[in-house]
Parts: sequence; structure tokens; C-alpha cells
Amino acid sequence: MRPSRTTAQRRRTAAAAVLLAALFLLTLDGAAMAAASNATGRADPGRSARFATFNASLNRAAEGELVADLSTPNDTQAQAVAEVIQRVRPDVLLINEFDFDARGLAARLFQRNYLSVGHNGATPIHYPFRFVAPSNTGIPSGFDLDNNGSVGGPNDAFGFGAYPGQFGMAVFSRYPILRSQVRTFQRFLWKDMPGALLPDDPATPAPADWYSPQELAVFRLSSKSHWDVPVLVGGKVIHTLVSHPTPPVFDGPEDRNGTRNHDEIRLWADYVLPSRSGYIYDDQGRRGGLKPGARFVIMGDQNADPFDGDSVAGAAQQLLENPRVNTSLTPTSPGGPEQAALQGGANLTHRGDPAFDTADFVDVPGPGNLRVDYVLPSKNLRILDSGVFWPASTDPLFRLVGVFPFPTSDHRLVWVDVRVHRHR
Ligand SMILES: [Ca+2]
Ligand SMILES: [Ca+2]
Ligand SMILES: [Ca+2]
Repeated sequence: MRPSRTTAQRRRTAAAAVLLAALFLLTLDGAAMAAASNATGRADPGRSARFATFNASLNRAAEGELVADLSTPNDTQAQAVAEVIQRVRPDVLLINEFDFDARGLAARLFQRNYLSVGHNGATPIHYPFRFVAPSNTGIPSGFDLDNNGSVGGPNDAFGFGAYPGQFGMAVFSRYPILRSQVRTFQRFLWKDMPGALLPDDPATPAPADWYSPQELAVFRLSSKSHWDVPVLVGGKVIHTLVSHPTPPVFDGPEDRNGTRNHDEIRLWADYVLPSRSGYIYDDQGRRGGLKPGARFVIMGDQNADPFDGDSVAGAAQQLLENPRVNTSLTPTSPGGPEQAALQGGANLTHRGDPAFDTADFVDVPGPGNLRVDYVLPSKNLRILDSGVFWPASTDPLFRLVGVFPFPTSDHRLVWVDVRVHRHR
């Protein structure tokens, strides 16, 4: 694709990649290190890479509980989550709702005790590269953000959560993560987004005053975090842009969560457009977004369906109608339409195609099943195939998704295969 590039240059790039990979491996535990040498898996890894997002509901009520659960191989939910991953076999995987711990123990234990163990005949899968970082969930803001008259608790944290890191995120990759180039946007302030949809207290005449100036001076846009995690695939850098915007509900007429959800989605929509990304700064103080021509895959539970549910109108369209986002193929499943018909309720009045659904929410009274989880490559990456892991009830693997109470999660894994260039 770049004819000016010489073979020697390519060799140098390849050598640098190998060196980089070796450096990262030094930081990993022995099990992952051993796995790195045979991290092949896909039938033709030189042709395509599979990107996936999965809100796996690996969150627990108390701090340390997820690490405790993953310390043994006996957690039945984690076993089922691991089997879903082993069946789909993503190359780069975002897990939403994976409680954060500063040492990355939960991610390491999930690999060792669950992903590295075959479940019900599925082949184990090894991710030599992992990335976790702090989440705004459960970090006390010191302010009465929900205006209930007292300070403290999950609703007054920078992101909803009972303890720091609850409902966090983790990236697992079979390709090298360019760790020194990762950017995080945990502390970007909502007020610093031009034209932010700051919520209004309808009980007062002043506009956009749900949050006081003192609160806005510290209010972080991201309810969890936003990470730009570059991975090296086939000699090319692909920026995985991951996040988990707040659900647009659990608030009042001020719609503070709906407006925040909209603007959390907007951060990535702006980040990929050089004409609009100038205001963005990361946690290291560097400004701006992706360069023109950069490759990316936006992944995560965006908590917004383009047609149904309670998000601000147009929230999901910020990504789906973004000039740099490739929507040539929408992931579908056989289970989505089947369950929408079986479950009825709100599903009967939905405008969106149930084949695109990715989450099984309450139907009466409730939003019904929605499309909220997305894997959206850039236009300069060709989409080869895609899907939502939601088997029909006649499929033996239906046991991995089930119906409420779910064996894994109320969300389904979504995957997209993109073409990667061969380098010989
Ligand atoms: Ca409060
Ligand atoms: Ca007001
Ligand atoms: Ca449902």
C-alpha cells in the first residue's frame, strides 16, 4: 500500500515490532510469556483481524470480590464468559464491566484460570497483551452531584460505582499493544467540550445549572474512562478507541445521564475528525485527536441505540453517521429477532431491526432489547465479516446466552473482522 517503502524499511519495522513485543513480554507473567510463542489461533491471521467488544458483567458488589472469584477456576459465570470468548476467538477484545484493580490481577487471573482453560470442548485462547487503567467509577467527587441533599455514595462519584474501579474495562490482545503510545482521557472535564450538553435544573430559571460552577470545575466527562489503545497488526497501527458511556437513565427530568451519555459518545466522534478534535486533551496533557489517515476501531457498550430506548436523539448517530466510520456491514444475530418476538413488550414497538440487537434488557416495563454495543472500524479498514454472538434457542451454544437470569451477561459479544495487509 505504500510503494515508496523499501523492503529494508519493512524489515526494520518488523524487527522493531519483534523487539517491542519482546520488551512487553518482559513485563508479563510466565504463563502469558509461554503463550506468546504460539499466539496464532486464527486460520489466516495474515489476512484479517477480529475485533470484539463484550460487556461481560464481570463486576462485583464489593472491592476485591472479582479478584477473589477469579483466583479459582470455579466461578461459573466467568467460565461461561470465557467460553463465549473461546468460541468467537477475537484477536483484540474489549471487556466492559470488568472491575479494575491497580495491579491488573483480575485480568491476569481471568487469563490464567479461565481463558487458558478450555470449556466444554472449546480451545483455550491466549492473550499475551493486556491493558487496564483506572476508572472514574466509585471515585468520590466530594460534591452532591445527584442533588439529593447529601454527599457520598455511588451517585456522587465521578462515575456511578460503589468503589473505585467497579464496572471498569480491560483490553486483551493477541497483537502487541503499543503501551508507550496509549492515551487515556479519564480526567478530561466535561465543561471543556465546546457546546457541551450540560444538564439544566428545570426548577430554576438559569440554563444548564444542574451542576454548580464548583462542580463543573472538577466534573469529568467520562463515566469510566476513554482509552486510545494502539495495537500493531500486520505492521500497521490500529487505534482501538474504547469506552463505556453511562446509561442514559437513572436520573430525573434534567437528564444528566442522557446528556452525559451523548457527550461521552461525542468525544470519540470528535477525536477521529482533525477538524473537531482540537479541544481534546489527554491525562498527560497532550492535545488533539487522531491524525488524518489513522486507522481505528471504536469499541464498547455505548449505551445508545440509534432508534429505540432512552438515549438523547442522535447520540449513536454521532458515530454511525461519522464521515470517518465504516458502517458497510452491521453485525447481526439469529437470536436477536427470535428473542424480540418471544419476549414482546417494548420490542413490539421498536423501530430498530432486532437482528442488530446486542443487549437483552427488561421488556415490560423497560426499554426492551437494544443495539448498544458497537465495533466500528475506520473507513480505511475493510470489513470482511461481522456478527453478534446471540445463537438461536435451537443452537447448543444458546446455553451461553440464555434468558434472564443470564449465565453470562445481559449483553452479547459483538465482533468485526477487518482486512489487514500482508507483509512478506
Ligand atoms: Ca448526593
Ligand atoms: Ca435551570
Ligand atoms: Ca428483554
